[in-house]
Amino acid sequence: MSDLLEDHAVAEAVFCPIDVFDVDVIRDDFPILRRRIHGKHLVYLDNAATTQKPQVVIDAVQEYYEQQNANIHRGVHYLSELATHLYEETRQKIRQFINAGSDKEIVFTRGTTESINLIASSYGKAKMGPGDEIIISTMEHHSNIVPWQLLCEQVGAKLRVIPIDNDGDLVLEEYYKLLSEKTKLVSIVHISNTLGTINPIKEVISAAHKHDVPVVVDAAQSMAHLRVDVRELDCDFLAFSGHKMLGPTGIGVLYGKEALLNAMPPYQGGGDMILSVSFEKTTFNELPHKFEAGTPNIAATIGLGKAIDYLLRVGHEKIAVHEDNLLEYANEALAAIPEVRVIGQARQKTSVISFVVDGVHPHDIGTILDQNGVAVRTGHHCTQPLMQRFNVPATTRASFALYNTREEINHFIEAIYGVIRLFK
Ligand code: 7TS
Repeated sequence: MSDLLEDHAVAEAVFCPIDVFDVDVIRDDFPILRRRIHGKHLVYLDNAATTQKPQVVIDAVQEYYEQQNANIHRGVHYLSELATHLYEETRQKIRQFINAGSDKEIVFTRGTTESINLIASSYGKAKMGPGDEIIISTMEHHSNIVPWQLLCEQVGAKLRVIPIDNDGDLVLEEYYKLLSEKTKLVSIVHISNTLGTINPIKEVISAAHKHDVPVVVDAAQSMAHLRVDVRELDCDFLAFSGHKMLGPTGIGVLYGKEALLNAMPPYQGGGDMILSVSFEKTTFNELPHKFEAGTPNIAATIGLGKAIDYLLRVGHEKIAVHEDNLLEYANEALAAIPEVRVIGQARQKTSVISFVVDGVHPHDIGTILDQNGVAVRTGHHCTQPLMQRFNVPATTRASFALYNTREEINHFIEAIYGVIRLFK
């Protein structure tokens, strides 16, 4: 094992933060940004759906399959020990990244959706019954609505919903009124994928804790933009996806406080999550393995570790400054177009803009933008109740990442003018 640790020492030695944020240097790290779509330069503004991947992440996944592939937690042979080491090293990295207290609190899942389903299936079924209430908000992604609806049907609990105002901010006074002795869980999005609203998550958590109610934070949209510290927030659970933070698809994380996870029954049964099995009785493995049944996505996990290294090397402060500049620039440009109406003007926003254009269906906007090489998302963004709240069937959404530029936004805005000219 000592040569494995030497490899690790080398990896640590090359890790050093950048001094200056240079978007051209960053862009060079993302090979897909060099490609053309329909003969035009790709302008990728669909980062809330999934981000692109830097070369270091792509290389790590390839290197795993070329040089390191073996199953984990079982072999005594070199490759199995190496794969296990790399997999568990990523768990430590994530623990440090979100400032969790222990590696036992970091459970690997397929993504945010699976993390939330795990809580609903395990914690929910064990702790909730008829008449109990779960609080969510109007701006939730379907992944933070449907698992709770399924649970409510199974145990007879009820879903309560925090309203939002016309700007896309939570109405906190209404939230405080919803909290009662019936409340058993609050599950809330940190950053809205449709509005870009950054919710006052600390206030939401501390209000729930006054009623001894645990809080789940859906941080799917947070990790590439903001530094999240689970101990500072004091959240009870946190869910996020690797692919929205420069990492591979098929890997995500559920953070849970150790005492809560310990008290929860397993989510799925199978290999790796047991200590012993007989036909009479099975005893379960300890945390976090109790929740990781079957062979996981080892390559993607290692890739996620590299994505975190990359984000830390650039630094969230520098990323936030760059993205806030882009957001302001794009907001001003869109505000100057009379036919455009931006949906969501929250007090605190991150790099997502949803908008509608008078007389043009978002699907047509998306198609014409695509012909110009501009990738945006159109539709309900898996937030149909939010669309109903704003009385629109769909929006067009541009979402930015650290590698986007003002020139790309100019290109996007020109394409919007082109759409308006075409439909006039
Ligand atoms: N929660 C939020 C806030 C999200 O934005 C998403 C995905 C999810 C949960 C689910 O994440 P997954 O990785 O498990 O799929 N959001 C989007 C989006 O905005 N466009 O495509 C997926």
